[in-house]
Amino acid sequence: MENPLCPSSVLSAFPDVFLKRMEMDLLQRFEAYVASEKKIEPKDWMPDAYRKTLIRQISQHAHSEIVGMLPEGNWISRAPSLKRKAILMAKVQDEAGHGLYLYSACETLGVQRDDTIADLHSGKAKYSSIFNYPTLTWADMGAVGWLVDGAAIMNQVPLCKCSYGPYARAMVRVCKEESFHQRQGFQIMMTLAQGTEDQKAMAQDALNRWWWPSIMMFGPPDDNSPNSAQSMAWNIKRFSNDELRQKFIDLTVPQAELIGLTIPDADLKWNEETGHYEHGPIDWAEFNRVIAGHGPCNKERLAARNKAWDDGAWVREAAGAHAEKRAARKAASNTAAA
Ligand code: FAQ
Repeated sequence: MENPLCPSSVLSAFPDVFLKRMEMDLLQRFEAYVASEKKIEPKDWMPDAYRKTLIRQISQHAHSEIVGMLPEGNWISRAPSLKRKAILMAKVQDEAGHGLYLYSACETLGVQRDDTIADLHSGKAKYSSIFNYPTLTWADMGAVGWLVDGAAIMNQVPLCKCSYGPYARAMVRVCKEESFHQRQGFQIMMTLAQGTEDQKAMAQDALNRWWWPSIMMFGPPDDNSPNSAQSMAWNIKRFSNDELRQKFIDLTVPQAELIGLTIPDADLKWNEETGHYEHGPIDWAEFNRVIAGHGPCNKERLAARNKAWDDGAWVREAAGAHAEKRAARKAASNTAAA
């Protein structure tokens, strides 16, 4: 079936008097198109608010992947064996790849990557709250993989069905890689939990510190989530923040039990009637502090990203000069051949 959403450029061919009516018509078609589970592609017409929402979410997601490399990168040189080091390096490189797909997906919406990155560096743009916590022990590599990647998968598998094509397609590969990350994290936790008393205590301590921040990753509760209703109507988000949080808890609690660790929530209990775990109160004041820039590592993370950007200036300049030289050579050989 032919895509009924005309490219935005076609609109400019019409006189102003028809524009409003056409836009209303396009909006109706857009909404019907999205409701029928079809993908919106970069050149399709889309409401400005849809574009802005996607730029906001995809850029925050890209920043999260890149900033997310820092807490784990911190442990590459201290991994307890060559095998663990190789696995961790591969994981951190995967996160860089995810950031690149996501910045590319964001660019398809008409923004410049440099501007998007500048917003991260200035502190204007958000990134996931979770990456503002420190990774204090080797067990934190287990907890991050198991819980943080576990929460990321829970949130991102539905995004494979998001209405915006480039984002949905990027998510397919990202989710496959995150599944490997989650398994490697769980495997680290399982190994420690089956180890000496000290190793088990280290695993429990990591779970104690990472559990609540992981639960907060899903975002504010549904009754305080200003973007959810519209994002769900546009099939960007397919489940609400609380629905995904609940799914994550239901899946993860038995995993903790399996390896003999205790979820640090005294109010956690299984509800036979609902078939779900009930959990204790979440400290939303802490969440708000962290996303406002006052978490334990916000300053450190932004300083590290800014430093990496400044230190990499020569690489960007060299790559630019090389690309210019190649383009000039190609142009010269085309002229000679003509
Ligand atoms: N942190 O109205 P809602 C990963 C903000 S990737 C910071 O509910 P929305 C991989 C939200 O932006 C992890 N801010 O917003 C990895 C909004 O502010 P704004 C990242 C948060 O967008 C693993 C305000 O609160 N994943 O972990 C957070 O509908 C291991 C109101 O919230 C994604 O980005 C938060 N946790 O729902 C890497 C997935 N939650 O923009 C390395 C895609 C909310 O209006 C190692 N994103 N806020 O100023 C999403 O699914 C959504 O954007 C949500 C938030 C669910 C995060």
